[in-house]
Amino acid sequence: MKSKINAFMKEVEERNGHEPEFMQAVQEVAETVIPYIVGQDIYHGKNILMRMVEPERAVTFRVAWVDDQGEIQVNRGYRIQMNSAIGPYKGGLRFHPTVNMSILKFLAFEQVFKNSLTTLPMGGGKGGSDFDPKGKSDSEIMRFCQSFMTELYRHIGPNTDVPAGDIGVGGREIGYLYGMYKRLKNEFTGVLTGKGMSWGGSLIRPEATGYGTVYFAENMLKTRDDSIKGKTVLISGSGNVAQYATEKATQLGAKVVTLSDSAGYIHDADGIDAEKLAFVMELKNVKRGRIKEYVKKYPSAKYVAGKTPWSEKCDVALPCATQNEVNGEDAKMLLSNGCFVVSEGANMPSDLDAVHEFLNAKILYAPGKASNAGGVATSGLEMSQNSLRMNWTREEVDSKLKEIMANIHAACIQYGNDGNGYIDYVKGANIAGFVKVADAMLAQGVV
Ligand code: NDP
Ligand code: 2IT
Repeated sequence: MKSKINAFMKEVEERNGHEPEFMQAVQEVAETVIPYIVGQDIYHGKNILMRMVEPERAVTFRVAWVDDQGEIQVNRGYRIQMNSAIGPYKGGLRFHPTVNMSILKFLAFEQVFKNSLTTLPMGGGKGGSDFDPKGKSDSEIMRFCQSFMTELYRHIGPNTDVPAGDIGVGGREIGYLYGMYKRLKNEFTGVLTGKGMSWGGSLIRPEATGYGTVYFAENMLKTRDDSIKGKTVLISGSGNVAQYATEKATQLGAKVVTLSDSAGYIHDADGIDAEKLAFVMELKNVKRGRIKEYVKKYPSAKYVAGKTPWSEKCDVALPCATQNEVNGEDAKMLLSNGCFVVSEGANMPSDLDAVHEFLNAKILYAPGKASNAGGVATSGLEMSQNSLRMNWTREEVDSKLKEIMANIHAACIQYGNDGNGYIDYVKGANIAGFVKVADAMLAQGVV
């Protein structure tokens, strides 16, 4: 089996060896899906996984814009349309200086499996730009978004490709992008998700990724007759996903003790309660400040510069910042401090060493493509509401979200149960996500 996986990876490397994050995401899938394919006659001779690692289409484009000083700036825009076997391409846009082909291809590849797991009809895509929103004025953000959409609009549409937010792209950016699309096409359609409530958005979409990550942790804990209530929780990041993971974990009776950004983390031994979270939301979403300001407001908390939260004691860790933020050493530290639940809010936050540490320790470990799927699932629900020209209530959307997270959990058990009571959620998510897309590709022939 190892030689089959190695032979496959060698061929992938010939074309993509210069894209480390993409190679990492493919490796993780190959390790679990190739052994499954070998046992299934219908996939033999179809080269299906090789077809899945090649994007159906990838566009890059110039994004020129004028800053507040009147200087002309140039960034690079991207959209990777990875797989449309089960629905229109769907996935976020990331604005961050580290954005490149490798990062976006890993995200688009993971998105294909994640979207399949949601049970909704969505293919996978991802896009964005190396534009850095930090320190930019509102007008600069607007001009950048308008320039970005002036090219992107040719490649997307409500039945073709439906982008949404990711790192650096939230409600404000989706608004500016939507306004420009509408102007260019003269059409009011559900071409983006994460829209505002008065112009086609869905209740619970802002909350969905963080809430879903906690719902998934609850589902995992239930398999051991346990719950998140009373647990000490480490959360990384302090953006959209981290904020709503904090809110839901706290509502369910857990104590969240950390948040972070790329400069360091805060630890509050008393827990980040609703009032403190409201401060963080104002700080991050309105003032666009840094997490270290938390300790000025709450001096009993500590700020640790230049470090991630993983050396702190916890029962549950929810990495909600970015890829490869948990390495093998971090994983060992978490395990030795008693952590036994990891539910990933971010995409691929654990590197391959960390994944293997968690799997070997047989803890409750959920990969992002399963545990953070609540965000895109609720985007799918936003698309449904747009098509129906109706809005569901908060309760309706939240109960559908809960049901979807429970279904994803059940799919992971179906394909990831080792027969001795241990559930390998990595294997479960990869195979369950793969089967639906692969079967659709088989039915549609070699295209
Ligand atoms: P935001 O932009 O709202 O927040 C990102 C947070 O992560 C910030 O606190 C940011 O800190 C931190 N961060 C970003 N890059 C780094 C880095 N290189 N090192 C350390 N910290 C970093 O993004 P989201 O909350 O939306 O996204 C967070 C993660 O969740 C990403 O992996 C994203 O792909 C994933 N995700 C998001 C979904 C969504 O619906 N938004 C859905 C599913 C997954 P700083 O301000 O210092 O950059
Ligand atoms: O990684 C993700 O799933 C997202 N950034 C959300 C994508 C979406 O289309 O809502």
